Amino acid sequence: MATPENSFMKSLFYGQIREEFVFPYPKVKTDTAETVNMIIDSIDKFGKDIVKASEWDEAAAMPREVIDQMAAMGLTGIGVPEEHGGLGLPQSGYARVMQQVASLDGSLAVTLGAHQSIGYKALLLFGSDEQKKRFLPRLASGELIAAFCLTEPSSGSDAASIQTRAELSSDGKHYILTGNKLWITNGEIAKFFTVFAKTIVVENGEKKEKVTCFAVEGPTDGITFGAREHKLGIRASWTNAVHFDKVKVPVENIIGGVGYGFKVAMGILNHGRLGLAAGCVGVAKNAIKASVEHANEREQFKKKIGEFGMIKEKISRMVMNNYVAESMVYMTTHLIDRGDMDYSMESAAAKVFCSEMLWEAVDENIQIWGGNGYMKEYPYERWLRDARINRIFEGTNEILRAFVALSGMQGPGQELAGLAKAIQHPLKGLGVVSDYAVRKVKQNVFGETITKSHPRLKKLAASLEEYTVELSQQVEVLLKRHGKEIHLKQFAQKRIADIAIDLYAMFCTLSRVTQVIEEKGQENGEMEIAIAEAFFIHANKRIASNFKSMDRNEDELMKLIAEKTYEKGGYPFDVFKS
Ligand code: MYA
Repeated sequence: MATPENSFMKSLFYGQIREEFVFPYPKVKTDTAETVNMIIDSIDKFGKDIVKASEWDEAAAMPREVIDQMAAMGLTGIGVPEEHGGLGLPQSGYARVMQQVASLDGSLAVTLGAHQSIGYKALLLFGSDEQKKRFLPRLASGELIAAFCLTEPSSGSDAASIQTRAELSSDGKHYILTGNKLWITNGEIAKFFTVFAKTIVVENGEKKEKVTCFAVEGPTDGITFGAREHKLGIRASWTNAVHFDKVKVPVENIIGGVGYGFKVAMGILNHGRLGLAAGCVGVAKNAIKASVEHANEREQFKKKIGEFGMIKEKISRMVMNNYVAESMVYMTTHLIDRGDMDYSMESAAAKVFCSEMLWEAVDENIQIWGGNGYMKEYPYERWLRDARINRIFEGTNEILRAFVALSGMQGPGQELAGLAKAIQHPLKGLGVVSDYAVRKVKQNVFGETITKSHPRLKKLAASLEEYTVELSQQVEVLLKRHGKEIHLKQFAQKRIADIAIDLYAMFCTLSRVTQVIEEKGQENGEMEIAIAEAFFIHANKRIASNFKSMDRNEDELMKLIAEKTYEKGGYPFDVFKS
């Protein structure tokens, strides 16, 4: 059964709709909105006066003082509590600020995001009072710039496989840290490193290697940096390898406890992924504005190109998907702000949806601008290059899809395994069997109902009710068919993840548009209602197709093609060679 601790998305995998989790759509507190709007105004002014995105991109560098200027505006301590010298904004306010910074420049957003979305987030989430007092004021003021050191040459998606090691010194006062971290944003400018390393822990008398998180203050003996990396996009941000060679780290600098580093890393990334998702919304808004400007100005065949259906279709799709993306971001940040314990799937879903939404938006913007869009004279090709990384960093969209599917199926999988055992021991298992059977029958006959959406959106709610039940049924089929092997079935994982991400996106949109109708009335919410209806049509088609392809698909053929291609070392055909 979905337990009270289960998150909204986890419950969907049981066929349960916990509508109290996502209704009503969160409202920003007036005082937070006022503060955030003031900050946004100052960011826009900073953008006009200081930011030279195209120049920085060309030079693959921004002046170091830009960070000091952002620090002077308080932007290096957005989420740090006021008592430690920060602005003390909640996660939703933080996301809105990151959205605005990203709209100025990708490199700037990544520099600031790496500093606080992930760089010193471990302190905020898991740091002791002493650690917070020692580091946060200097991090919030920008005196210390932070970097997040997880990735290594042989450890990217498989975060648990890191090779960096930390050994306790003989006097028990320090750890000696050695290892190489790769592609570290802010590397060479950072003075505070959140470093993940393997340490020995003893569990039940047995020695094991487990990940531990360390706060490392630099500069200090043993820390060196690789040359600055040249990149496709976000070129003005600092990216370096960071090498740790027998660096002495006091035991007081362990964050979250010895052996708990993996949980710390994941907890940080659950926040970081939302900062990234919010940034995507900010850039997509720019792309929409630029596209609209061109659609209204450019004439071809004696008409503004915006009058043509194919341009309208592009612009409406960009607006629709950005609205949905924004709805997901601010729903999920609200889950954090109200103190939910688990939002890992929701955050991963928002990261995947928003980064793909942005990629499509910057690509379509170039298409609308035609030849001009491709020219360096305009910022649009840079937006495209800058946007590309979002589908890769903070967890590739592939690994996050696998995470969404497997995390969602974990609970039902355990329940089914328990049920199978109970059936083998019928006397012990009677209660379990009947509970399970009753729930299934109820679910199949009655489904789950949504009571909190606006009656005008009844049809939309009905499709969600239907697909939620179907998701849980499909999950059960897959688990019975594959058991633990489901971990290896990535074609199926992708379909399940895409369905779950679409469902979450739809719930967030349904909730937001319900609120719009309740507050503004149907006439004034005409555009939002159209967005919701259009998005549901798009998403329903995708979901239906994903369900259908679960059993009838070309997976075996695709595997064969891939395997043959590996064998041949690439594309093996040439019409001019027999
Ligand atoms: S930083 C580098 C980013 N790297 C990654 O994101 C690594 C991706 N890999 C993973 O996330 C993990 O290794 C995976 C786990 C998921 C693959 N929350 O057996 P497991 C629990 C809570 O599945 P593995 C960068 O790019 C799980 O339930 N818990 O583990 C920065 C289980 O718990 P239990 C989680 O198979 C760039 C346990 O962990 C989570 O090894 C700079 C083990 O799980 C989770 N999420 O693989 C960015 N995941 O044992 C700056 C797992 O209790 C950006 N668990 O069952 C700034 C923004 C700029 C905006 C710009 C806009 C234009």
